[in-house]
Amino acid sequence: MVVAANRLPVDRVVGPDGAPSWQRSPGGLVTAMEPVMRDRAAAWVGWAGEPEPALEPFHDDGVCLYPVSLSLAEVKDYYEGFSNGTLWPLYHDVIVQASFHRNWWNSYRSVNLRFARAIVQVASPGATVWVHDYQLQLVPAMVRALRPDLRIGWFNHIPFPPVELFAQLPWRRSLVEGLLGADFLGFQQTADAENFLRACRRLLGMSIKGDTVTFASAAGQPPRTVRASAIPISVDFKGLDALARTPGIGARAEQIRASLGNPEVLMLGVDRLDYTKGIRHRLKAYEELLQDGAISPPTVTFVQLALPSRERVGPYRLLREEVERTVGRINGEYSVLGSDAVHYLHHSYPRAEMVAMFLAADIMLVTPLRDGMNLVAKEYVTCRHDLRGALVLSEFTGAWHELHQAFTCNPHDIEGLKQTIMSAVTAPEDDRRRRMKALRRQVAHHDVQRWASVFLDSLASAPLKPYRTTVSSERERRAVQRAQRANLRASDTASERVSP
Ligand code: ADQ
Repeated sequence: MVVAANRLPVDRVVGPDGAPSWQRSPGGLVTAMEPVMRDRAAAWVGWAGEPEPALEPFHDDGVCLYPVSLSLAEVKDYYEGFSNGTLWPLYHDVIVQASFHRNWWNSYRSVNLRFARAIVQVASPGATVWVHDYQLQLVPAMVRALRPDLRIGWFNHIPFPPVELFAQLPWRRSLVEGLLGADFLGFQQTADAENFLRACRRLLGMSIKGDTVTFASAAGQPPRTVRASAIPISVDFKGLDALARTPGIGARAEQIRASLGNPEVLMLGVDRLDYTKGIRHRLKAYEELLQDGAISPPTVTFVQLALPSRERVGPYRLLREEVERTVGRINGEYSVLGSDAVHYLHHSYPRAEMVAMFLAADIMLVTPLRDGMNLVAKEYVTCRHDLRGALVLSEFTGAWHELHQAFTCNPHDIEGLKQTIMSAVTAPEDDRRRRMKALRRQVAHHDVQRWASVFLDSLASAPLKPYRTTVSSERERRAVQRAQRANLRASDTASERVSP
């Protein structure tokens, strides 16, 4: 199996002696794929995280890593620009404005081609290729064109937008065609898969039946079919649960509480510092609860861990400034000597420390405005083998569709969010235990190993041969082609006609 993702699963760190080494990178995709890779012989193609000439392939923890190089201009245009300034906001309900720039798109296309070329060099005949996420949406068709023998799957870690938003993209047709080079497409939610299928029908005139899209492939070839369906991602329940049960972790959780002055209620937020995560809304609700006198330190305190993220992208810089200003204001107003109202930590932590934090927290605040899944919610319940603690969860996360026993909130509704937080704080112990038990059962039965095997089974059972033409499907094929031609004439743009 060859895995391709924007980033390699490791970051280069330089030790005090100046010697470089590799360390597992934090973030949702790597966290999820780590246990999957551990169980399989696999190679990983990705960018090493810094603009630099290509590094030689190397091994880390049993996985062969194949670095793809990016120039400084490509980091700006492909990564910070098209991936995180165009696609990320557009795919997250335009929480901030999406920007469209042709030079970003050109860079996205040429970097996707570089990834495709790297993949086909690594893949042995008939290999399975698993492409990840929104940064590599053109890769499936590029790989197929170069190596038709490969079986290609793609999984989207973030939401797929409604067609009304997706249609804003000047390059919408190329993205859909890029994805349709895969044999199987996986999404977090059924709604995401449906949005993609609707885009195929509405923008390209393709024929949809259930979760399958049928379309004309190369001239003279029979039509192809591609399935697009929901396979919600999860966490390594067994591994994380075992780690949370080790005595050292329990002791560290107690130490954390003691260092915070053993508050009666410890609230916790854990997020990449991203505007989709609803950190500002969470702080506003918390500040108003302090203002109302509903809570106060030292009885209650709040720890916010913010993982540094995309720090050179404008809206992320603004978010950091705003969050840090708000934390300063809240602390100035409500902290008491020896006990801060908010503890804000802008660092990356080792796994064991994260688990200890989860075990220490009474209330976990997960309040995104939009999130494909949100692994933090699942990690929290996985760590709570003691059945203590309460999860406050936004209804706009993928996780909410599975974690029904969480305390549900709409983060836009600050009054409602305050009430939900207080319901979690005041809930009787047996209610919290009952909820936590049910949440843990759900995650235990739908862990990341199951996610990976369902994805790979779906990919393996995708039709090997092109779709067989029958008299009726031939008629359908011509109709589809007619509709396609009409649509393409109408929507084609000059930049899209340039092939990669
Ligand atoms: P992310 O947006 O990165 O993932 P999430 O799913 O919450 O979001 O994963 C974050 C990961 O980073 C978690 O494993 C968390 O424990 C870890 N983390 C957070 N703060 C940390 C810190 N300070 N130090 C160390 N680790 C930290 C994207 C999508 C999500 C989707 C995942 C997986 O945006 O919707 O759930 O991919 O598909």
